[in-house]
Amino acid sequence: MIKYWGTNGSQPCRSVVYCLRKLEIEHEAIEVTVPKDTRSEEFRRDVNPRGTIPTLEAEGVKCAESAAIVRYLCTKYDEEGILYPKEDDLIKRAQIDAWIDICNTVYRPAFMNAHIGIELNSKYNGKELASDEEQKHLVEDVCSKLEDFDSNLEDKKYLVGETMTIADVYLFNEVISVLALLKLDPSEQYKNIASWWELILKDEILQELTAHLRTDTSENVED
Ligand SMILES: N[C@@H](CCC(=O)N[C@@H](CS)C(=O)NCC(=O)O)C(=O)O
Repeated sequence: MIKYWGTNGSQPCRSVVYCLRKLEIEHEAIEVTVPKDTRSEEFRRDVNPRGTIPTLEAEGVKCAESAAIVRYLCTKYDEEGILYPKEDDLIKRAQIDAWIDICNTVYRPAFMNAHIGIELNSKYNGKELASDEEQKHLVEDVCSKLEDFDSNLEDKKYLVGETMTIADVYLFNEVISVLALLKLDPSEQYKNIASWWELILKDEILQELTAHLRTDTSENVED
């Protein structure tokens, strides 16, 4: 049986859990606490030497990196190619892959710098938070990425094609976390993100997975 290590507070973990649930994949979920577990010797020895979540074990092999994991799960279990197309539409696949890569190489670094400097340093690293001036720059960097994303959503319902794909899920999980961190309401500043967001949130699994990050629910308690 598939084993999954992760936690719902983590953006990339939520995208893996989304696939596991949407595709109804039987699995065992092991809750991991960051940084207590991820930085432990046991976790690095027995689960993932890089000390990151999500990690998946499938076919007796452990696999790290959320982008690789979601592609594996969709390729193997998304029989109708709803979240990620089959081999008969490789160009759509490439477009989805491109969005996941843009997320990980362009947006997430800025978003994570903000999470670390504004919130996580004191919690995880025993370091001081960024100074007011530094925080201002971190927020500016996030906003420039959100503007870029917003402009890419102009005249589009979803990132690729006419239905929700794993690209939307992946990006949504990153964007919702950084908007919650900065207490930004997309409808005030990012009109294309706001309309996309409304569509994405019709999905019940994503509603549940992100309830703690939204102000329109009673579960909006930050970890
Ligand atoms: N590129 C990795 C990033 C994973 C990642 O950064 N995970 C964080 C949680 S969101 C983590 O495991 N942190 C462990 C730590 O800081 O000790 C992926 O997509 O899986």
